[in-house]
Amino acid sequence: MKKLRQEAQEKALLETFQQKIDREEKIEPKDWMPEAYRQNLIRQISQHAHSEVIGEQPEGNWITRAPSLRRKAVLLAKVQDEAGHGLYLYSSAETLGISRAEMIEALQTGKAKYASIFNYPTQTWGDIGAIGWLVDGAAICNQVSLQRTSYGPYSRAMIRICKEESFHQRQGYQIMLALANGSEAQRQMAQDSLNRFYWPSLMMFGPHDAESAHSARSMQWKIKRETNDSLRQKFIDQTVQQIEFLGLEHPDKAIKWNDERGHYDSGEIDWEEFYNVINGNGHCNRQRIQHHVNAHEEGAWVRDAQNAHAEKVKQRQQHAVA
Ligand code: FAQ
Repeated sequence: MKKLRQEAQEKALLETFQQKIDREEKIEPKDWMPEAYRQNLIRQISQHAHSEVIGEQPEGNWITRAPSLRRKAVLLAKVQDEAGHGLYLYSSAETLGISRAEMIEALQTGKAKYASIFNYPTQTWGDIGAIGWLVDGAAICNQVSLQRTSYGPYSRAMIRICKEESFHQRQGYQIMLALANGSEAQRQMAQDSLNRFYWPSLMMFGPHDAESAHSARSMQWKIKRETNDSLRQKFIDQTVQQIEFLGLEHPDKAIKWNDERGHYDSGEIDWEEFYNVINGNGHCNRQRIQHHVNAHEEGAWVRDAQNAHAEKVKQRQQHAVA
């Protein structure tokens, strides 16, 4: 009897929750939410945060080798922005009752993923252009829709992040423009970076909808507002003209406008490569995690000092009250 009453209560709560989402009202940290909603958000937001932080590594690799002081200052600012995005996102996930330490542990032990793209090496300066243009470009495509995600703290973090990402995308495209209009060697460098980063950028949107484990539920709960395939199509469509304007060759030989669909048709992604990379076997997976572990260990004294200071402040306050 008690169990039946509990089930009826749960069902009513779930209905009210779904109605709230359907009315486009935000869910806030103290609101009732189904456990699966909370867990799915923790998974997505924390993986998003890890991506921002691990994403600093391939770009950080070029800070000391940027071709001019201006380029160095811009890249430095961009990498700092990514660190900030990680912080907004970790804070947003913390409102769901998980600690930063638990999230870091999940990243470092391989339980939590981060975007596959950051397991590719940055071999030339052109790669920094391609990352800004294509990787930030793909990220924005997705993040613009996430500004309308149903969870309040995630949505507000995304609004702020999107403003910065559009600057990132433009600085990347500007690097590509300079290279594409430069010497023959520079033009080739731009083409080579485009060839290597184009397909991995398409993989950032995740598996096809039919293969996507989380999409159906995330769409119903409006955690995600557009599916993996529809966002990928948007990105494919917008990139064609950008490649043409640079005067470079499109890496996908099957790309073709389809009048009926009102979209470009394109070649198939190498899904074997995608699954290899997300399962830890890309070019740089081990290096990226090892670097994170080292930096985290080196920063332990800062966390210890902060905790000791917080404890002292707490004790002083307790003393004052007593
Ligand atoms: N890489 O069922 P789905 C950036 C995993 S930010 C790695 O479709 P979902 C800024 C997925 O997690 C880039 N793993 O999953 C920047 C799941 O694994 P799980 C990050 C991937 O969540 C620029 C499994 O496959 N952006 O770049 C990938 O519904 C430059 C099944 O997939 C975000 O995170 C992948 N590409 O859809 C920073 C945006 N794709 O958890 C520095 C927010 C899928 O079951 C420099 N996230 N997986 O073990 C999302 O929109 C979604 O989570 C998707 C995946 C679309 C990424």
